[in-house]
Amino acid sequence: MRIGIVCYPTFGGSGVLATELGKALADEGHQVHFITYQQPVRLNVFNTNIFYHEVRVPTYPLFDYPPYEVALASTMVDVIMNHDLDLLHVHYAIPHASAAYMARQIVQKKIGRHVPFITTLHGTDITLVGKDKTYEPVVTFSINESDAITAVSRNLRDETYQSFAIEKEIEVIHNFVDVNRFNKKPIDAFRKVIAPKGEKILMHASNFRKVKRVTEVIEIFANVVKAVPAKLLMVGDGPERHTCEELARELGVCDEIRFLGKQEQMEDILAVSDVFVLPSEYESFGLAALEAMAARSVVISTNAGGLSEINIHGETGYLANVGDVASMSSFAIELLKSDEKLEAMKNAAYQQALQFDIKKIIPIYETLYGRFCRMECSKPE
Ligand code: GMT
Repeated sequence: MRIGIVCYPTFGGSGVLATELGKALADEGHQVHFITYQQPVRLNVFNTNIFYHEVRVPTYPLFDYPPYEVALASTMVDVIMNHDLDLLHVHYAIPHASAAYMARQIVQKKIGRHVPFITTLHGTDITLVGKDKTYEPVVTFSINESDAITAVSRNLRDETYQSFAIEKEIEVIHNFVDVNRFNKKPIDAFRKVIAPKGEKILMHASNFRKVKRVTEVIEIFANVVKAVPAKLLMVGDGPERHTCEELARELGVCDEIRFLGKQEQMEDILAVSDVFVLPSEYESFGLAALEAMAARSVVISTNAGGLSEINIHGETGYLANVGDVASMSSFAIELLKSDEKLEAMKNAAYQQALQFDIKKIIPIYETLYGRFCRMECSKPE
């Protein structure tokens, strides 16, 4: 199949997932065309089946807001026509689904062919941004116009039905992880630099936005370090980073914390971590948590959104209510005090990650694509 993938090319989970999906499909022999405004962060491989098309948004003095969606739809049309795409798969509804709708209409008019588009909902496109009255009518329309709609968790599917007048089935296809890639032996030298006295290592990774409640990671760590020798790695960057650094100084734990900024080799960093802390207000899925589990790190998170669909409380990790810093701290302390318990839970986390292995999920997407290709791609108009 010839598949066009549209996503945000940044470190965010939706872009990561879309890129990993495209890479895996290319490995399966499909021709994959990424259509984005910048090379996706994880698209760091050479594969003869992968093509990259940059969306250029020309500026003009009249435009206070350059019309990205128009440029995107036009690039989609160009790629569909010149590379004879079978379908488009857009990740994150805004503005990718409405741009895909426009591209589909244009191609239909130009050459009389229906090129289906599949929309995968990822989270904030529904729970935060999409609900805003400014966007809602277009989001509802373009989701309903999608040839297929998927959500990355049952929770996100239900949230979408509650917030928008969706007339079609939303299929749940959980996010995935390449377990082979994340199940790495820790690099001893790296672990020694971070934790020279054999301290336990906690970790957090995100875009440091309000929804992640990152200051609570610092609070939890400050509680943990009083009871267990430990270090904290903070990976990523974003608006709340500065507040976190200030809080770490205030709580007297800044010497025990390293802020690593944005990182691409997550598997190497996760491999040295014992516990992954994710106190988010909401996660439609929590791809960062799943990657941590695949690297045998025990996730202590909130029970918000779809997190309970991947992390099983008391078995593969721990869940607490949003804002319950005390419980998340106690779970971490109790776990880190017992090497035996920590080891058992690390293994359980890894076993659970296997349920979401890339090898299980890719065929589900291929079946979904196949359904539309059989019905639509060869359909004469
Ligand atoms: O985590 C973020 O805020 C980024 C956001 C994105 O769209 O890139 O992540 C969302 O999609 C990820 C991949 O499906 C999910 O794992 C995240 O849980 C989800 N984030 C939220 O729902 C806040």
